[in-house]
Amino acid sequence: MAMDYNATTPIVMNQTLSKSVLGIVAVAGTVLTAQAAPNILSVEQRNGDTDRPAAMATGMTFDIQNPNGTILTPAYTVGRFGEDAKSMTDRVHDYGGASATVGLPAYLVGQEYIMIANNNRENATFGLDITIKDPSLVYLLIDNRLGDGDAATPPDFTTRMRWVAEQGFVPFSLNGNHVGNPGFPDEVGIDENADGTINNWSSVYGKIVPAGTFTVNEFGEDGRNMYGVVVAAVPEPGMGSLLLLGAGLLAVARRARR
Ligand SMILES: [Ca+2]
Ligand SMILES: [Ca+2]
Ligand SMILES: [Ca+2]
Ligand SMILES: [Ca+2]
Repeated sequence: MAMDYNATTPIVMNQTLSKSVLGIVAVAGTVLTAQAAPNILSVEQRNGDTDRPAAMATGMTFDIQNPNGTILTPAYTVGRFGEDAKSMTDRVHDYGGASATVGLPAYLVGQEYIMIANNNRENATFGLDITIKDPSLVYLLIDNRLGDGDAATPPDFTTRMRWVAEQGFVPFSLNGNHVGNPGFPDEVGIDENADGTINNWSSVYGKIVPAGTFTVNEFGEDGRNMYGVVVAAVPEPGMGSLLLLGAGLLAVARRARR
């Protein structure tokens, strides 16, 4: 598919790796991974609602519908993650910075991602088998209200989405959140109805996944926003990947010390 995925690449690639640039790479090293060929090769959905579009990944074109037959946004091509990127296949909702002072995490912006129908949120046996070309940092964006109904605190995994921790996903705390609590994970905002106001927040969890097929499972609760999946190919081999991995490990270490 002819899409310009390289818009942000020259900013880093054309400069010598000064200390300041390395600092940027450490946080946003994934800009080095911008590439023409898709990293997400396929997405197979299990037990999703049949009256909603299936999950879609960057590069795929479909009609955003709610329900099937009622088109909200025709011929939408899933771009890369960023401000106003659509978040679900059956809503017009889009992503945005968590607050006026906390923008989207740089490590997410420009990456490939997956949109899932919001109405799959309570499906107990929902799942996706996702096949990727490159080793990647995979991020889950999970509604803060999960498990406790409280949008001002992270999701409560006591009874929901136990698979997130079991699979080794850890909170990322590099960028900030709308309540300004450094003990909480980074957040992205959800602009419900795409009217420029952030109405809810999703916290960021990530882990390194090898090339091949991996599985994500149910959200398991109604009345929330379905989770999102962002996939950032790990640049290889070289400084960018090492620094990015370092940033991820730092995030883990920060969590572990608390
Ligand atoms: Ca918006
Ligand atoms: Ca459902
Ligand atoms: Ca909460
Ligand atoms: Ca809104």
